[in-house]
Amino acid sequence: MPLTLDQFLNSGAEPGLAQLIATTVDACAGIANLVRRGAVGEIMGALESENVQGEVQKKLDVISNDMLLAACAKAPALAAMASEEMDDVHPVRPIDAEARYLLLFDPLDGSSNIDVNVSIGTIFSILPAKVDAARDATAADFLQPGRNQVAAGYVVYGPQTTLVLTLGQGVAAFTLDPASDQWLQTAEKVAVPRETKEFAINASNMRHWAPPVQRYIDECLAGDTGCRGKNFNMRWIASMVADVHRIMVRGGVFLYPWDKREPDRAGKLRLMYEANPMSLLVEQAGGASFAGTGRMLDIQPTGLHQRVSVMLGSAAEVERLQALHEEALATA
Ligand code: AHM
Ligand code: MG
Repeated sequence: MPLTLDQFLNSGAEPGLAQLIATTVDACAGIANLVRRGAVGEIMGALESENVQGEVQKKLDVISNDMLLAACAKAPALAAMASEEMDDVHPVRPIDAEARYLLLFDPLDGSSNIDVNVSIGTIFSILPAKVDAARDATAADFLQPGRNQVAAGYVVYGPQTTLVLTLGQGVAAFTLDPASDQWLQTAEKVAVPRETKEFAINASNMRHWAPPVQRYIDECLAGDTGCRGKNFNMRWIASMVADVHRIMVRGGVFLYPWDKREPDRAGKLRLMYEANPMSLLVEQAGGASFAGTGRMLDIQPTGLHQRVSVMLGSAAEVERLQALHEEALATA
């Protein structure tokens, strides 16, 4: 009989953290139910509102955000939340010896896929709060490098509802069993293969990329007649959760790099809600993550909604990307 998520958490995390993760994942099971209802549940389409990044919000972005806020507030170990869909932090209770965690999430990742019935997901990250005096958490409490995360995970709402989770000691996967409504462990040790022949990037942006990214993709496209000496395959789902999940299962490299259309913006994806949790998961599964300048998890954040250039997945490919970036810098 596979382990249930509760059994896994109770043996791997301290009780407050275990309960916080279980509550977060329960809210995701609720989101999965809504996603399955689709148009019948009146969850499709856009709202008139925009989020803090100026992106039009989908109904499901806001509903998922509200579901996570309401559910997670009940976890006694939680002091505050921050979300891709909210301008400011959402304090729950003053930080103290019990309420000593901070939760961050992208409530509905891959929003452009909601209305077309393609996989979407939720990404979450848990940071420790600095317990000094009893006080409400502020944005400054959240601005910690990704290596500080005590847990990170994502749930894919796809043909199956899958949770991929790390507590900082490897990565496990769970599937929501519709027959019992239980999360059952379906992989004990997720491992991203070091070598791959698959890359994921939105190639429509090719002309805007920086030279090292152009060169890397050119090398992949040259296939077995080029310097890489092998043919590559390409995939792009436009849901980071789904693209990263494929990499967790069979390897690959995912890129959403800086591009010159908006030179002052570091990238499209967000450091705190997307890049850091995914980077911890990928590293814990034996892969690597690079932000174009250095290791993703070492970046000292300067803002809650900060964007970043993202390159992660199979270690050999991330190392190649790193080498090309270093070479470009050395010859600049
Ligand atoms: P979202 O969180 O608003 O859905 O945006 C993030 C998504 C990622 O899941 C995905 O990798 C990327 O945006 C796709 O962007 P594009 O449509 O430019 O290919
Ligand atoms: Mg997202």
